[in-house]
Amino acid sequence: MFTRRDFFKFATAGLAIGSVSKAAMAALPEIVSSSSADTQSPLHPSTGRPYNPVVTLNGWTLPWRMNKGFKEFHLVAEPVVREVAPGMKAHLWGYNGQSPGPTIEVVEGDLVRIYVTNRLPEVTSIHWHGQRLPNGMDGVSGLTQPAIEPGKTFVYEFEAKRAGTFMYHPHADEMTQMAMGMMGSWVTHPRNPKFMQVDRDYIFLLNAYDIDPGSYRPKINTMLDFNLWTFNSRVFPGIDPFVANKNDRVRIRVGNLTMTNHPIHMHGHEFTVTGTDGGWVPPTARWPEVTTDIAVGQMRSIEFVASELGDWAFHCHKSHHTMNAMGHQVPTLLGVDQSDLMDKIGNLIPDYMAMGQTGMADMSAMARSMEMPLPENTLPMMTGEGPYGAIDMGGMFTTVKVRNGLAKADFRDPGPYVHPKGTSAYGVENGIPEPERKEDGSNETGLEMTVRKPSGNMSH
Ligand SMILES: [Cu+2]
Repeated sequence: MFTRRDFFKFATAGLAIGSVSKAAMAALPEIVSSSSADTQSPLHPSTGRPYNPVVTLNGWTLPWRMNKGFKEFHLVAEPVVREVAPGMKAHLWGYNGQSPGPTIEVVEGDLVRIYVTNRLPEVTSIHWHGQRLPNGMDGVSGLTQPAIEPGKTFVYEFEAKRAGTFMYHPHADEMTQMAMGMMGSWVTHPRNPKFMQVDRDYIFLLNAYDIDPGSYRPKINTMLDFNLWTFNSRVFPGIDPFVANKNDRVRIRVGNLTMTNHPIHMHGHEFTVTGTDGGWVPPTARWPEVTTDIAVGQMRSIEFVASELGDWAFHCHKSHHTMNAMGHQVPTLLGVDQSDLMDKIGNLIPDYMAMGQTGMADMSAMARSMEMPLPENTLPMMTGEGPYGAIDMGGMFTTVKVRNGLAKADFRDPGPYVHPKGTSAYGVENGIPEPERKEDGSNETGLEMTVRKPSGNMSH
């Protein structure tokens, strides 16, 4: 067994060694990489203490090895290609083949050793956001350690002191490296696996990119006007659903590494925030909500009982964040008759297309019918096909799918929900019963009101 003193001896040695030679690399934990943007099955612990693993949305958990009491991981900072959604690939920087990097899962009290190899063209470091650790392990280049030069490997060692939801990201040329997708999730599970146990435990990061239509690489100097608002570097319809069996207790952990806040809204259920940056929220301090705002740099865990069957929207409530590749310098053309304009501009620019006359939904229809050609590697602004037609959403949007009879380990998309007869909204046709009205047109409430006779086709 390692004593606390041994641990700090090792910690100091680790930092002193700093970089690792090629020969020493051979002794490092093998580099595990992923080329998939699919949600991977949870990684059940085969060594170390037991815990209930999380499921990373469109991501995976990094395997480890046990080495004389330390749980050892190996992260590699490197250029990656991330499929943002089918039809678009982004050239990002990430870890172990993906952006975000793999989730790291440990148990409260674990001694953790993380090797970080830099395969980027510039220096980097990793900050373990939210953790209690020795100052020299905090990963702030220049302040607590020298930056990790390209080709070098650094070692971080600390005890995972507090259970909760954390993130990791570089603290060297941060603006560039985070705009390029360098980040990952970290969960420290409670020592007692029964503590706050849930049936399904999901995790993802809020992130954002600015990738011009027709290009592959993010613009790194963008401050606010990002055009791809992502959950774990994916946009709708590329984001997998959160799947739950009816009456499962579900936890969703979210961290925000964008440059703005995101009011995350869930349909059909109330949830409570059970965890924040600093740990678990005492039960007496929780309140029910349907939207919770997640500020920049914050982590939140929400929990709910998935009691209502269906496909429930789960999204950021800033409507510009549920759009893809959106330009914001477009005038509002609602109600503007553009037919005359079309003829005039058509003489000058044959391919000109008027848009926005009745709203923006026609954009998604055009994109789907391929009437509007898109540049290569560019997603439609609003997309996604549901059982009833266009969903007109992109960006930070997915669904919570609640079903009966799902196996505990079944996280697959169960397909669209089939509404029981008589439980969905419907168009008005003939045969609507006339309401009773008095001679003067008022109803039983006695309130004065203007009564308009229905005219035209009310089902439109
Ligand atoms: Cu948002």
